[in-house]
Amino acid sequence: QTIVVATRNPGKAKEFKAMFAAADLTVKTLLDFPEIPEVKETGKTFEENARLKADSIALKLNLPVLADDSGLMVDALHGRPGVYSARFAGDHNDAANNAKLLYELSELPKEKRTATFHTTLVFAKPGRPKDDLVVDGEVAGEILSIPRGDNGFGYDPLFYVPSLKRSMAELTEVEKNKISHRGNALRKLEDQWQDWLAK
Ligand code: ITT
Repeated sequence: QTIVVATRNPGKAKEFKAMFAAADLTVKTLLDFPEIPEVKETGKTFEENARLKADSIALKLNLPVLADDSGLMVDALHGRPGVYSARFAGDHNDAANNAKLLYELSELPKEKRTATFHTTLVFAKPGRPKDDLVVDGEVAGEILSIPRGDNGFGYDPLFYVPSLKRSMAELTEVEKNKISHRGNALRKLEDQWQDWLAK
């Protein structure tokens, strides 16, 4: 059985492949289907955007598709950048996004730098949007003033995990998956997706 993870983000693609490694599945991503055009993320919520990606690409590829819409919600910024996390500084550019985040939080003391990573996952079958499986996951942390670590992707070097006393980018992939928003969401799918796929 083949499933497609509807992402072109290499960081996400790597994490999903690792998380499904034990399953008897072929896991492809949109990096394997360069002909599929970018889906415009016009939704106002993570769920709307994840549904847009999953439903439309499942129909195009005629395969089950898992989409992830995720982002960073910073309390001092009233939840921004949120669903706009990828385009916070304009075009999707992690370095520019991180620079903008540091700039917007400059001078803000540590205790006011709390933030949450969120992901919504939607698993869709071709032409059956009413059967979509939807789960979400979060992890709480603090935005650092200086980036730390080289692992992960996106905002990971600025996201400090107090319980582990390290930034997300200082965790190994296995350590990150154990506590991350994406790992937490996928664990909610764990005992459902096989029955759902077979139906
Ligand atoms: P796809 O739509 O192709 O999946 P994308 O990167 O555009 O890729 P999103 O629209 O969901 O995905 O945007 C997510 C944003 O949040 C993007 O800027 C990511 O870098 C960031 N992000 C999501 N998960 C993250 C994680 O685990 N660690 C660090 N940053 C993350």
